[in-house]
Amino acid sequence: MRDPHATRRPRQLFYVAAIITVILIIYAYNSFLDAYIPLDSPSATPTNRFPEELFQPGASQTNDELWAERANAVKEAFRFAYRGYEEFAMPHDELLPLSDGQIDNFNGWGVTAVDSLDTMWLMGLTEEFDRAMDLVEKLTFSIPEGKYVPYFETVIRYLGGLLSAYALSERTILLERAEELAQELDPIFNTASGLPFFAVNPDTGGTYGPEIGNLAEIATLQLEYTYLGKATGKPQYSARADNVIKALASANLSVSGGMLPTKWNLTSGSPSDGHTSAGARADSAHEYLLKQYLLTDRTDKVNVEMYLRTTTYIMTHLMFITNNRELVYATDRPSPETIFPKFQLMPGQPTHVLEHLTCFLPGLFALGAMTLPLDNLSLLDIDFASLHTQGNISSQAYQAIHGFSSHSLRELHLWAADSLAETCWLMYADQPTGLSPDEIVFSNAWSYGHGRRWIDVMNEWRNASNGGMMSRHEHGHGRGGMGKERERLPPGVGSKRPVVYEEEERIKGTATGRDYSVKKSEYLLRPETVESLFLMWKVTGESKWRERGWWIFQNLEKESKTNSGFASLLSVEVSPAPKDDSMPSYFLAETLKYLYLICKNEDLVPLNKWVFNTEAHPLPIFSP
Ligand code: DMJ
Repeated sequence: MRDPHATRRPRQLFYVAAIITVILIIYAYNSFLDAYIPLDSPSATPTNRFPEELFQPGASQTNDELWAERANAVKEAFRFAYRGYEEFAMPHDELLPLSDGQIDNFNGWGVTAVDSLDTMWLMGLTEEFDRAMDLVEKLTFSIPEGKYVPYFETVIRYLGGLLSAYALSERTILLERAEELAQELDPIFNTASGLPFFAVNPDTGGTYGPEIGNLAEIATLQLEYTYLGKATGKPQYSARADNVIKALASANLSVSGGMLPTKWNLTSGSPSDGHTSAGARADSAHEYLLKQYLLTDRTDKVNVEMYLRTTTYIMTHLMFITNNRELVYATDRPSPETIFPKFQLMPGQPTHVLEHLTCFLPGLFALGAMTLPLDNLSLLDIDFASLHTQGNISSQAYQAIHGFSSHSLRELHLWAADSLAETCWLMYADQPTGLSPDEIVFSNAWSYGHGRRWIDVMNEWRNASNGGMMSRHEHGHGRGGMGKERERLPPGVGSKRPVVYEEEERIKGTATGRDYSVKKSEYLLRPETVESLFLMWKVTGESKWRERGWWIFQNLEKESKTNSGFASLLSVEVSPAPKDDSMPSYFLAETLKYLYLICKNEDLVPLNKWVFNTEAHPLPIFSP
């Protein structure tokens, strides 16, 4: 007899298989939705720790009273860390915040006290300031035989710290000490080129260091020496700074497209290769090009021309944008002659590494856009085209910029600032700790041809929008979630949502969507991003930059605080973060100062009156 169920069975099996397939599809779709994090969507945030104020550029919802409380909280954090230094480390250089010990890593002269003087003055911490002045009075600038003083660090932390505290407090002992220090350091210039050596022994006058010097270490002296010359009325100090920049600016820069390269021969005074970078070993030398021009009441044309060449090179050769999140970043580029077989890098190809150190750059772009007549350079007697023909800017770079310069060079600089600052902030917001890794590398960076040049993407956008470019300041909000208008903003500009990986996925290596991986996961209490947040807030007036500063401060309190101070972190990828026994003096001099100025309602250091040195020490702009 025929089984009556025989024909139904395959059909039942079919239905069962179909139902299972549908369930699997729904499950897979849900998993896909979980894993896929659409841009500009609040669901990109797996936790609810990102208040909307972080993304809104408009007027702050936070009232002045609350900001005053926040400023006070930053001041208390400073007071707490400095008390730890006084109790366990003074008069040594730095506090070891885990072991309650001390270290002499910058000459043993008490670098934390000297570096902190002006922050204490600005915060009104007069008792702490006076106690630090006792240390200043006893300074002899002597070091043990056989030891050397690192020139760059001594200039930015000690000389800059003394001069800034003098400018604010007008206590003459500070200027006297600053001049003594400059005299002790002076043998550093005993090179054939006049470019400074790496280190000097102030007691013997002996110098130390390789024949090849780094740009940052040989050219970060202009602000300090020029102000010292002005304050003492002795032009020999300003001449030290002038000689260095003139030597650098008159060198043949054709290999590096008109930008100052990273390595210099101290005998010949010429570049020793064409490696270019906005980060380590170069950063503050570029920063001082604009700031020296501002400090000297806009009289130093050599510097401002070099600043325009440098920013043009950075925008055309060192800035890239990712496809997915439109993250804009600035990287470095090895010399055209150098090959790194280990990393399979082609000569001259960018590394696609973004350093935390480079996060000063958005702030610098913003400051330049605020202070320079970028759309009317003839006011400075500068012809942009002649910078190209006479200044080694490559034709490729000039052509790429030219389209924009005819529209608005200032707008281009502001967009560079905005999109770079966004990436630097996301380096914090993407981590479970809310603090940034020291270096990230953009996906597949080691393979040639990965990145898209930012300027190419910008030019495509400009052509596609048919000249209908719109200033973000005309409509007053960013790219994120703004319907039609967002399409008119350039790629990379405007608020983006953080992408925080789940711990399990991160460990398995299955997490995706950020466009980069972490290269160095430590956070060294560095200031560069909060410095840029401060400048972005001051220049654009957009409250999100200010809110982001406060958000970062809260994460510092949560992750870095110890019994005696604040500690660097060994990794920002796990919370609570493992700590390192280190509290660099720049944390007090810069990181907490910029956070305080971000929160403070009063404009304590107006940017039309003061210029910050690279260690955040404000120096007064010369009056005409
Ligand atoms: C600081 O000492 C200065 O900002 C310097 O210019 C770069 N490095 C540190 C902080 O990261």
